[in-house]
Amino acid sequence: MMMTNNKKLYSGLFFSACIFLLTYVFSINAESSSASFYLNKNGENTTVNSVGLGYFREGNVADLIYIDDDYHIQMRKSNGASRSLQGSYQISKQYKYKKVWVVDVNNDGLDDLVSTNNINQLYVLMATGDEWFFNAATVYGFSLAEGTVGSSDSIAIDDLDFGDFNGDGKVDIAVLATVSSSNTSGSGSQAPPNTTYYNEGYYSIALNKGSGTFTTPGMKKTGSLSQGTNAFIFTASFSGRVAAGDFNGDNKMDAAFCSHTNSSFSVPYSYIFPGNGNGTLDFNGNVSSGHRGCQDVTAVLPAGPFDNVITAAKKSTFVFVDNSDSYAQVYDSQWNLVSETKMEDTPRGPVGPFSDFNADGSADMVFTNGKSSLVMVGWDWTNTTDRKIENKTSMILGTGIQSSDVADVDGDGKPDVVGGYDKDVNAYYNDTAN
Ligand SMILES: [Ca+2]
Ligand SMILES: [Ca+2]
Ligand SMILES: [Ca+2]
Ligand SMILES: [Ca+2]
Repeated sequence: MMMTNNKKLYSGLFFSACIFLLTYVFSINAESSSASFYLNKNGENTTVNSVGLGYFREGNVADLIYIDDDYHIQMRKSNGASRSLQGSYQISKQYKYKKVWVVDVNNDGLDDLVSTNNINQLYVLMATGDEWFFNAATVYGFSLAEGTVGSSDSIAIDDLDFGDFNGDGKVDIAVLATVSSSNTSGSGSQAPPNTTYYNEGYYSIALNKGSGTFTTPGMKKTGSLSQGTNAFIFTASFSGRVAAGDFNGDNKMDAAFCSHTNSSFSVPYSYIFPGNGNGTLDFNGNVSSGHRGCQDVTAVLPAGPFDNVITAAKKSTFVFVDNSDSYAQVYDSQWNLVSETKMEDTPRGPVGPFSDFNADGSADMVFTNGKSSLVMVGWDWTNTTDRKIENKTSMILGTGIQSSDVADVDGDGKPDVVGGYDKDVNAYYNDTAN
């Protein structure tokens, strides 16, 4: 009898120990496992430049948009659950498109396209609801509201971000450009002329008038300036990034700017301009991030929502990406820096959009840097200790600087990642267990 009872006792203890161990192992796995993806490589006969994913038609499946070598916009429709893409279809060859962003600008539930060229123009192509078709591009041109340092200026839009800057529920566009100018002096018989080249950051907030049409306020200075004398190379290597987000939690959308350059003399600091809540920014109230140059700046909502476009003002963490590390900054309502967390050894960027790949309710990151691209999950945004990001999944994304996007391409409810790399469209379908 005793033996039997002891046997029962021991087997009961053994069973409990197994359950405990299993629970322990599974909970460890849940904390440390990386995201996993199924790769479907789609060959193109053109270099795949800027890409975007959007819901352009009824249903829960996102389709691919990309810009080809000829600066035309192409589409590849998703076949949904079969995890394949249909052949390329030309959406527009009307202009020379440089980059493409996907956002629903007229609030009809269908994503639209916003694009830029190499000068001062922005294009909006509205989804018609007829699967493959978009309306012809509406063109918006931006001029300068403030004079440049030198003369003979030229404008090149570098980057856009989206957010509601005047609180009317309609998504507006933050536009960042590089304006180049020069001054020549010293010409004459005594000496050859010296030409000094200047690059300056300029921004505009294009307000949505409704139905997806926009105002085009004159561009103002971001305060970022670099200059070099008799240096042609210098002028070619200045480019900027903009991020919309409410970084101080006052329900007014702010904008962060950074510019990078190859000049070792005058690499500008990255600044956040507080939003006034009416579609303008407070230049004089600018907050320095304390970091110079950049690969990217962005806004993240650590606990979601994980939409690609943060439309409503909601307190965001500011993320600055440089060549080798990234920094997450949290500000209080008075713009005091509450915390700065160094994320060590991150790819040189760009980063984003942020999504939740492992369904733990916390924002995960995509760094797009060619063969060094990574998806990173499991970052605890409340832990402000400097540290490396664990849980990395390698990916190949990124011919250009704006060359990956996140959305549900196969309709299984999990966010997928798609990016161009050389002449491939790499679609990474999310197989991460919940
Ligand atoms: Ca729309
Ligand atoms: Ca608005
Ligand atoms: Ca704000
Ligand atoms: Ca997550």
